[in-house]
Amino acid sequence: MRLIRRFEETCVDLVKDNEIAAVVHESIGQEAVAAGVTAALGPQDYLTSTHRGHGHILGRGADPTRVMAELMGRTTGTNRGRGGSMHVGAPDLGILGANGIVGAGTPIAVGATWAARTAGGDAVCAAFFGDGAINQGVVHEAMNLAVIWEVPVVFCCENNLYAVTTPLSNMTGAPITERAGGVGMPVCSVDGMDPGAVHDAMSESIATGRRDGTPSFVEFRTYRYSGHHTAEAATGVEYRSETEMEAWRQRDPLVTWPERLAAHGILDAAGKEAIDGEVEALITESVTFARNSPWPEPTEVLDLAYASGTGADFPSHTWGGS
Ligand SMILES: Cc1ncc(C[n+]2csc(CCOP(=O)(O)OP(=O)(O)O)c2C)c(N)n1
Repeated sequence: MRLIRRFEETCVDLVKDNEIAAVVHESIGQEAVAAGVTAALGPQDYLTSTHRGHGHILGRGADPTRVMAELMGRTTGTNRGRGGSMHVGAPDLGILGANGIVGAGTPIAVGATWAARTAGGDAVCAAFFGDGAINQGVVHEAMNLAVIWEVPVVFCCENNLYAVTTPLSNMTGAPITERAGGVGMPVCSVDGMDPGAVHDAMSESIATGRRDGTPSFVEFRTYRYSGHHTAEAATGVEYRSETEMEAWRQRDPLVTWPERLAAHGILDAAGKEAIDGEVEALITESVTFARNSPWPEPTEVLDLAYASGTGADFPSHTWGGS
């Protein structure tokens, strides 16, 4: 959680200084979901992410130096600087891509997990999306197919109460879990500010999915302290009250979780300081690595845009006759 928080705070500074040449969608406040979910996944499992995905990707174990280089557009980035903040992918880690299209990770999750299971594996996939995405048809199609094809995707809905500036209550008539339950899968709703609760719910969903092929839906009740993205303040739009924001800040997992660990004798002040120090060093290393990495050459702009079809493991195109 500490790494995700500091990574994103650093991104915000880099956007201000124009070293990241785009807006980024921070997940500051939502770290407990990313940490709890990804800690429950096994090495064989997959993950699909969203436009607010740095936490998911870092939690899954992507190298922060390479993710930072990606956000800064360098060739050493996870996607050689072509993807940026919203399109980080790392198939070797089971990360099937962050995605700028709301809800679009869910059919990818179903297809990839179906393929892996058909090939005899026992992979499960965590498919992240926000509360706004529950109104995307493709999410419901993906959930329905997962049920009837017995594909164990855990549909991970990060309910942070807003889609850009629209409150959930203005766009969704029934509780999110009821809508998901309508397709016939187990649903639950957990406190997304509590990494322990997130991890427990996720572990149970994963275990059931791995064993029985059952998909499930978990709503994580959470909050973003930041705006929708780094340019929100410039719009001057206000849609959340100070009282509401302050109430959620009081539940900051970066404060409450270390306190809880301390109360249980698991983490003392020195231990916390050591973790914070390690994170700071890693962040500094990441920014230095990215700054010192080369930019892609303009002549390479179309490289990687199309599959060549010449790889030994690439099936030949026999359909269509040529
Ligand atoms: C298909 C599609 N429609 C609209 C958008 C524009 N858009 C980007 S983020 C967003 C809100 C998403 O809200 P939610 O799913 O709750 O995720 P959150 O931003 O809260 O994490 C919208 C409407 C988009 N990227 N893709």
